[in-house]
Amino acid sequence: SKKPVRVAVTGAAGQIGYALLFRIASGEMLGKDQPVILQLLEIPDEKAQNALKGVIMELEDCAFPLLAGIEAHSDAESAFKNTDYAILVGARPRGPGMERKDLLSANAQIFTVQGKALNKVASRNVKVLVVGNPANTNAYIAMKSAPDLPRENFTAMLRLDHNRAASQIAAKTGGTVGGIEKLTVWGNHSPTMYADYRFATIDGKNVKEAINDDVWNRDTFLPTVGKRGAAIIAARGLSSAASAANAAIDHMRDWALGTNGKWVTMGIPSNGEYGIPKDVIFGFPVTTENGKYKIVEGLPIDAFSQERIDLTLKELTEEQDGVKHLL
Ligand code: NAX
Repeated sequence: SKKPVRVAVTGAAGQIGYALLFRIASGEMLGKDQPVILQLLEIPDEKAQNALKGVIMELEDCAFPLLAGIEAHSDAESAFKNTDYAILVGARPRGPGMERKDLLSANAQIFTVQGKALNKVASRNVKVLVVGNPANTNAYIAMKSAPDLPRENFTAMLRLDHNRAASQIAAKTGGTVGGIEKLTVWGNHSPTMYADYRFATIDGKNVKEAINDDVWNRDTFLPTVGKRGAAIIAARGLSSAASAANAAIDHMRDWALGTNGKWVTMGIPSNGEYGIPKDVIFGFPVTTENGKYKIVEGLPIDAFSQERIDLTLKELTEEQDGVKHLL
């Protein structure tokens, strides 16, 4: 049998954590033959640590055969020790009266500390996924704070946007969501993201031709995908949690186990592809193999797409400029 791998999860007692940990422990992320050790991080606050204890009791009570160990931590350096995977979910939510720059700097602090801790103690091959918002910029901060780790180990979650787009396309065309290929989402995990179905097929048919409605694309599809998070808050009174956890599972599983040539979307540091400046953490179409992702290159970018890509890049550049002095 395989040797256990270490999976660190931050914000482990939060809502996404509650929807995520049980699936990791049951083998849905890394495979039904891969034992895992969970290294869970929460803030030192007594309430959070107690909540984490409760989650751990429930994990124990599932008696998952693949769960080879569970650790509770209140400090990043102990939580990330030798970890092979790190899912950074915990972040500072925007409080009442908090300005965007306050939010950025509160998170910059968290992700500087966590990036440094990863740099110091994590496996040199650690795969990092940032879920906590602003996810792309938080991933950028963690990457910049971990100069001894390969840059490509730092990624941000665009997969929820990707999955949301897939579901809208399946509903519109009457096709099956599992039959969608070559869909991607460019840019920031924010309402400026650009979900692009120009290359996509559904059940073998070309999606753009099947829909054949650029007004629907611009005025219905893109706003629906972009504002889906807000729609869920309005309906549920709480932000997306199960679908976010599911996207995190999808992202890590595909990165670790490969996509067999299928495209998926990951937020990854640019090397200048498609004119995106180096190091910007941007949603790109990728394929994965042997634990590595590769950008799908050479796609034609038409005027509408360029405009959308420029817009989401501008937002990301402004976020980065807002935290540069803190790095
Ligand atoms: P919750 O508030 O339920 O849970 C967050 C948990 O993180 C809390 O238990 C908190 O104590 C903990 N935490 C805060 N700072 C921490 C730190 N420095 N170290 C360790 N733990 C820390 O939020 P939840 O609904 O789980 O959402 C978590 C994050 O995901 C938020 O930032 C949210 O905006 C973001 N999301 C990102 C998505 C994406 O697609 N990238 C979609 C879903 C979600 O909105």
